[in-house]
Amino acid sequence: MTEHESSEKTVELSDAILPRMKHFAGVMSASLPDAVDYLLRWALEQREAMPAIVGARGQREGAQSDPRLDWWREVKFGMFIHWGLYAIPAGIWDGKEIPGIGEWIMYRARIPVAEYEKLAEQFNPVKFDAAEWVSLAKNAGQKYMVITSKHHDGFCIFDSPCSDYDIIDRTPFGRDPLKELAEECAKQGIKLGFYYSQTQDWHHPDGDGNDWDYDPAQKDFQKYLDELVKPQLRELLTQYGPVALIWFDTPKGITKEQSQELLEFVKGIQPDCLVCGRIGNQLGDYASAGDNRIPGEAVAVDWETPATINDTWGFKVNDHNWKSTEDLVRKLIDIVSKGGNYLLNVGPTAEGVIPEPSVERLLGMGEWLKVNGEAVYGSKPGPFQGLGWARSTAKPGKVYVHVFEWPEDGVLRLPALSQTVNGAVLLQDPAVELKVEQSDEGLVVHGPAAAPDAMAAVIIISLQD
Ligand code: FHN
Repeated sequence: MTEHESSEKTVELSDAILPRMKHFAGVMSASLPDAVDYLLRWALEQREAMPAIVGARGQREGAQSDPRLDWWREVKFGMFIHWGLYAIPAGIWDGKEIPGIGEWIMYRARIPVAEYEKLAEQFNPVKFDAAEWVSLAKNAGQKYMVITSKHHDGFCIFDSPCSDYDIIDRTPFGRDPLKELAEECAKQGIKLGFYYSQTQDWHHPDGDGNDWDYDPAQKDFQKYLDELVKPQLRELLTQYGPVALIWFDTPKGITKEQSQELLEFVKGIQPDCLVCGRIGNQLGDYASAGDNRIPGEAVAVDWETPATINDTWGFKVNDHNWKSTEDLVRKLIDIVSKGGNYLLNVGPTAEGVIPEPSVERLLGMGEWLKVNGEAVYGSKPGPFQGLGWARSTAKPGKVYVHVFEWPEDGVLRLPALSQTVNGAVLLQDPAVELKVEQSDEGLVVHGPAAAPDAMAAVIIISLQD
């Protein structure tokens, strides 16, 4: 590894990339740091220029009117959990910090299967407590939970009879966390879904991605689908009661026929189980936005943004780049105001503990939702779109204005509404009527001079039938 200072951050170049970067810098007649800087900026621009929801991860035709999604349309906010062997190295391999997201350590450090597998012998999350995790989701106001049953590293944190690369056969822990979570979710009224990496599997000789142990030219992807993916999906869909959804990921080169096969396979076992847009080939029950991506405007399909609280998904001991609670609350509102769901991730440690900064922020969000949840759950995008200082959601007869920047005079100047307004109140203090002036020019609501909630104060505008 070699380190190069780009103008904003230190970038580590792996031995595999360094010669290519040097060549690129030569072609550009630039210094190596300048070339790295240029490429980083270019990559960021490309990402921003890409739509937040790409077609292949979009919603299947007909799913928009499917009542099986009704619960999902109501819930708005879920907990994502990335948990696996990668929590043990937690971003560090052979004493070196491995750049990138924690669950990719096997790939980024090109760790041979034989070596990575040994981590299982150390996986003993004695502090794992399903009741605690589910209660945290509940107190955060999250209504569904999605946990990695098998991530790209191929290791299953559930009892998989068709493979011995799982938590029961390989670890001293010997318990099935998915079983415990399924029981606890049923008890506490949280929907449970399973993440399953259907394309990438760096452990299986025929799975996608591992070109350091296996020759890509020799791989038989269909064999991997038939001999591992489908049997494991059957296990997930028969061992844990009703499964709310299967969260497929990184479809990459999966063909339309193969995505369709997986879709039918899932529905054939549990017809009500949803599949996310990352099944690929626009076959999802709902669309999946890019990681941490929020569309610029309301989107007229069912969609979800998966997102991190810091930068990594799987636990990384040195990732301290935590978003603030205010930022997270506003992201939730922004997403809901555009018709989406927010699936917010936690990466528990190898001991089974959800990092404290995540807990704090989730509980903070829960506090906000306890007061303002009415404006979020079951709502639709509101009529005021594109305002920088506020967002809006709506329910029959009501518009909710979520104010991010409270005006200094406490007077909220909104665009005109076509329906007659009956009145306005603050959601946190509904007994106090606010003065409203409605005209063709706009709607003016006189609120208190000071922001009632610095994160987001919600005004309810009641409309005449
Ligand atoms: O490669 C994965 C990544 O590890 C993580 O699971 C995220 C979550 O949305 N999905 C993929 C990248 O988009």
